[in-house]
Amino acid sequence: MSEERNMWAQAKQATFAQLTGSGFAVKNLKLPPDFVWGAATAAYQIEGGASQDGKGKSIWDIYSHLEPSRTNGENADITCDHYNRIDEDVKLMKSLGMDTYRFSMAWSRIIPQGGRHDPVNEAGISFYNRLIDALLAHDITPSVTLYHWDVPQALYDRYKAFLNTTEFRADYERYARLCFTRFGDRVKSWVTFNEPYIISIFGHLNGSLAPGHCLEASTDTKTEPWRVGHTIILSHASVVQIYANEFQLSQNGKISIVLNGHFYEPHDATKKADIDAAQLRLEFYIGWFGDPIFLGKDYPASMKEYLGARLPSFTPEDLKLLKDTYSINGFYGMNHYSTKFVRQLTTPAEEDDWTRNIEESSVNNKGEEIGPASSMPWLRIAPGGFRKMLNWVWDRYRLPILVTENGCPCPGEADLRVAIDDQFRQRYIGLYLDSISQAIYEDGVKVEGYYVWSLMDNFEWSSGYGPRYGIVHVDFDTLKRTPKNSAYYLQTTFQERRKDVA
Ligand code: GBH
Repeated sequence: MSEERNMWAQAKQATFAQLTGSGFAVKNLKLPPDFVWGAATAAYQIEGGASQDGKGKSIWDIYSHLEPSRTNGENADITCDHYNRIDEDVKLMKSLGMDTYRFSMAWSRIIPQGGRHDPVNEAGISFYNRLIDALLAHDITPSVTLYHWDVPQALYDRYKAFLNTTEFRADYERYARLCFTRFGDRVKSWVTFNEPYIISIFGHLNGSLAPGHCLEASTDTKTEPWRVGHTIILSHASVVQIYANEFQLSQNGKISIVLNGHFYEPHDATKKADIDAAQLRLEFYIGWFGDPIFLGKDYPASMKEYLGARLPSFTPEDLKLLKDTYSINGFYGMNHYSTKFVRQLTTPAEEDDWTRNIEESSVNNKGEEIGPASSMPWLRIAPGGFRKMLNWVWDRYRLPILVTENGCPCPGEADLRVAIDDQFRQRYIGLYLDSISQAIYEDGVKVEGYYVWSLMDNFEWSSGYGPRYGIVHVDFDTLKRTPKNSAYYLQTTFQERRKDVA
């Protein structure tokens, strides 16, 4: 490996103590001159202002107030109070040298009841106008996610939101069209949905995220998650078509979707069934959405075969829409955190099995862990898997990749000193950036940018305020923001990188 490589990566075999140290910068990280970096957030996780200025309730406002609590006894009524602190937060981004900022809009702030005939809340629109204008005034490019998990509760009450494809799609089209109309003169990068897999499986199958649907009576976990996915795919395609037909010519922006996924390695690398399982698990996780959306095709054959009638079918009209729209997607939005081992089980699967009877684990058949664990047991440092994931997506979809989320919470981060000198996170980020560099220069993958998750510590869904993913520390009593060393690490790394290419 040349000296141009990230020094942390070269020290991979060394001990943790040798690898880390505050103020360490990746002097020779090689990335294209137009490669951009920034941070990502989501409305419910950071905004607060839960009922300020006419905001309606979303499924998360309800879910986070359920008794007994499903969110560690916490909610995001106030969280980081970003709603009232945009000037401070944008200045912070600028001081850290970010080129771009990925955030989501709260549908229920803009249309409190959510539906296509419901009134628009101008105060919600003006909040996002102020945010967008502040970013542009500081030369930070906004990237807007229309949906990051917070559907208006009224739509869930009316028709169960994603479970009614026709109604949801019509309401979402109106919401999207409104956003393009009101913000598209300044927003040139759009994401329709964040992580459809999580919305479908975690929201509607195992119920660990809102709406926690499986916990209600009369649910059918055999079919409903796949209906939800179907709704997302068709709603995405419709909105891409609307953008292309009505806005793109004058506004000149890009639109796509963000898919998440672990990379998978075989539990036993000598077993054909486990090698196949790794590929199949990727098809069931990413191909589920990626093949219809980015290839304009039906679901992967492996899914159709295994799920049979549990998987909805595309009509000829749907397939035409997918075919007409797939090439409009301007990038592949990738949220990626970690890698797991998988093995094919041979014992009978549950009726509502969604994994093709494939079991995930952090340890392989030799007892080797996939990597050191963060404070979340599933999230381990495994940069090799990231490089393979970038390759897998590029080979299958041939679209430039934007890494729309990547990051981790450090072990022991409840301790303020660990949080501020966040060596685990700096090491994680350094290694993952190096994987991007390798994917670009050694494998020929096109990667255009990197968003760290997250700008600041925030409400981590069902885990409440436990895990801290921010590169900026937030004291949830005083709401004071303090950059962690990883923030300066990223700032310096990208500054140095710029100097190198200049
Ligand atoms: C992202 O989701 C979200 O977009 C973001 O809002 C969130 O704060 C961030 O990540 C950090 O969690 O696979 O069963 O072992 C990531 C979704 C949630 C998927 C945790 C993997 C691990 C449980 N991930 N999940 S499992």
